[in-house]
Amino acid sequence: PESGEGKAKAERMFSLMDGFLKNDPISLQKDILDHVEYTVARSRFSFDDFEAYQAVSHSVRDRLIERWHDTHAYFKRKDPKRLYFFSLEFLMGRSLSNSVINLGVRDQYADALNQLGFEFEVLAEQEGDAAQGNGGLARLSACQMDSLATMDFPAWGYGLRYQYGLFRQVILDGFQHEQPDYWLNFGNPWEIERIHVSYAVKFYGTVEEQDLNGGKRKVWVPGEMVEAVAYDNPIPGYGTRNTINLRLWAAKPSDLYDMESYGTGDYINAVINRQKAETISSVLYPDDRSYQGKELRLKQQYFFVSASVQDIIRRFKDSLNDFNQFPEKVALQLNDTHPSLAIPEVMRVLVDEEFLSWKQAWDIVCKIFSCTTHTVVPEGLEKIPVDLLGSVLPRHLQIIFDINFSFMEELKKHFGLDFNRLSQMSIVEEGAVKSIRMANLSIVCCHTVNGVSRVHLDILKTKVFKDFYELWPQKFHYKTNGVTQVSPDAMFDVQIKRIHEYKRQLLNILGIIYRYDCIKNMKESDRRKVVPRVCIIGGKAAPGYDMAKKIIKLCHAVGETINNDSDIDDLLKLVFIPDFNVSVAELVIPGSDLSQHISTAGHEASGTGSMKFLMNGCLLLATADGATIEIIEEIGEDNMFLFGAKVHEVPKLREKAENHRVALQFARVLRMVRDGYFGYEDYFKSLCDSIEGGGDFYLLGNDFASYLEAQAAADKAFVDQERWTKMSILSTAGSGRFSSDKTVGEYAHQTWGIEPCRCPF
Ligand code: B1H
Repeated sequence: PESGEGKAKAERMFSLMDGFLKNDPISLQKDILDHVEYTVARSRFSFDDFEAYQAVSHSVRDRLIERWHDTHAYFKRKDPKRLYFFSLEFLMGRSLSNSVINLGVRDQYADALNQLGFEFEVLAEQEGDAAQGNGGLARLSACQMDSLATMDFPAWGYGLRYQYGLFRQVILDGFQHEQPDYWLNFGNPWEIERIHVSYAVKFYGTVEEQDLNGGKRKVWVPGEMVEAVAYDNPIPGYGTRNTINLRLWAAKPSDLYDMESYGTGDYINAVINRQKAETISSVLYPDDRSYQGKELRLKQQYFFVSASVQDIIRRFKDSLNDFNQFPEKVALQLNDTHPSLAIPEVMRVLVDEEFLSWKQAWDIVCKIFSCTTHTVVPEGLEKIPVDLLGSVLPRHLQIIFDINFSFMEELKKHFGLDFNRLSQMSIVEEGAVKSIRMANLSIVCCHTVNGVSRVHLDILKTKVFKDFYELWPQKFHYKTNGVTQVSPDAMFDVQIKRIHEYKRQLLNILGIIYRYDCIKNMKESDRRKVVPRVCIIGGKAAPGYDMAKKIIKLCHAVGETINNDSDIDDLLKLVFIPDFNVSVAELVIPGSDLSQHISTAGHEASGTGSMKFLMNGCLLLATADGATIEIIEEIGEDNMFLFGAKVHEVPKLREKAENHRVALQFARVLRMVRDGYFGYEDYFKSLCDSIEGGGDFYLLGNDFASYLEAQAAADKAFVDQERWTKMSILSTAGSGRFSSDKTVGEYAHQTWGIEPCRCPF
């Protein structure tokens, strides 16, 4: 509670808050020209579009910083419970347009620039995407940061500042090639380097026992130290002054460490070795499903977790020094298991460095952590080999073993000596490669585990985490994903998302081949009835994912044939959009008529692309999977084109492979691919093999007939303009529920226990 002088001072300070920098066109022009002259160091009488973009960005950044300072001063004064959102990926896309819209100065900037002879839209195009993430999970983190700011929640995001974001996809002769995304080449005005905010992060070494007040304590003597330097990215809310922080860590060589090597005389090699520290934050891992137990990935995870935990503890100690109150001030959200080393790290800091007892520390850990899982299949779960973890983080391995020991004791009390169950639930997996199951660690230590759609939670409860659900039903919840709503603009048939077998881009391509074949064999009178289609597919394949890369090539090979076939005219086109990213999505989604979300039921945890199309009035052609099931409830089955097996039917269909009702058309289009109609028959052979006979794991053959029916229904609806428009309006109308504001509001209330803290005007 504040009183007297302190309160008066704070009030004087907050009365200054509104508008230190002015936003009328003359003030904006002056600011922009100042930045041209002094920041970009070009003459204010002569600068090009890119330089103008840089100057405008810097003037917007100034306004962001002002609000960001005010917000943090206000949070500090009120000291509410804060949410810390840990994610290894944030897919932010471009910042300029989003910032001016959220600051409410879009039109003012457009006017000011017009008078200077520039067009805002043209300058906005100069910006590159910040692609610090793979796909849905990473874009979800970005949407949730936006909502946290918009809804005035006192939250911080924490992650890694990769020097190389997600690779750029270049298509040469139809094949995917990857090019590094060195996105910082042209500078990044949206971040603020905080050289004075840095922490040492330790790796390797040994654990020693030392005497402490008659007892023993564990001391980790590291073998390597790396410095984590903070880069802050202001995240402005919409319709509020609140601007929160996304703090990303970059690795730098540590000054504290390796003094010794300088004594050895090999100065040049010592400097080169120091430089290696920076590799930790150099590159984003481009696989969004498989875990390879790589040392560098483990070091990335721990590096960002350790720096963030030190930062949080420092902030906590600034205002309080009683760790019993920690859970009243801190909620820590883990985005999937990638940041789950935060759990043993908090235990380690509390026990080894703050000298709390194991029990005190454990009570705190159990109260502060929650996590969200984005996985549907057990193979998607992250595992770290024990040997690797023991070498890189020896003390953490001990802590995980200790947590597991107590957990196993608890399990025995609950289930008796059911060894099968014990070994399945154990945090430690025995086997050829003994490993740590990060999901089990998270479930044991988090008070809440959230799924990302209702059917996803059902799958977690009945399959992936069945045993855990029986033990702790109260821990399991779901929050259906949402997305940040963009201005709705305005038959293009679009499927844009990561390339995966389960997402079934192949089903789409086979459907297109079928359509092509039908048109070719049609009488002239029937051709006139065909609804012309432009089919668009886009998405990246993980660099080592062979099947996904073949799907991309097949798309190109089929497109090549169809687009150059004079028989077909403009009745059918197939285009692959290379290098799909947030900016491409912003362009394509509002211009689409029909979008496809056709994963095998039970495989898409949520799916968020569908929500972005839906709000823009694009109709969905989809399977009943992930969040689509909840979309159906909002807009009604009649307002979309639904097809395919349901979640509960999939296991049975798989068991009885010979019972697949494989449509004749399916066999026919597959034959065309096999027979080399589109060339490359040897290259596509394994792709065809993967979906024929009993091996068709994703049930393309089973769903093909109903897919074609849904496509025909879409054609029929499209020519009935009134019906189509009605469906489109109802789609937009029903999309409101799928807002990340709603999702985040539910997390805040039900999982994190935080309240809004709105910075006054
Ligand atoms: C999703 C990931 C993912 N699920 C590992 N899992 C990664 C896993 O770099 N890695 O190691 C990166 C990403 N991403 C997606 O999350 C789901 O497939 C979608 O269905 C869901 O909509 C999205 C957001 O919840």
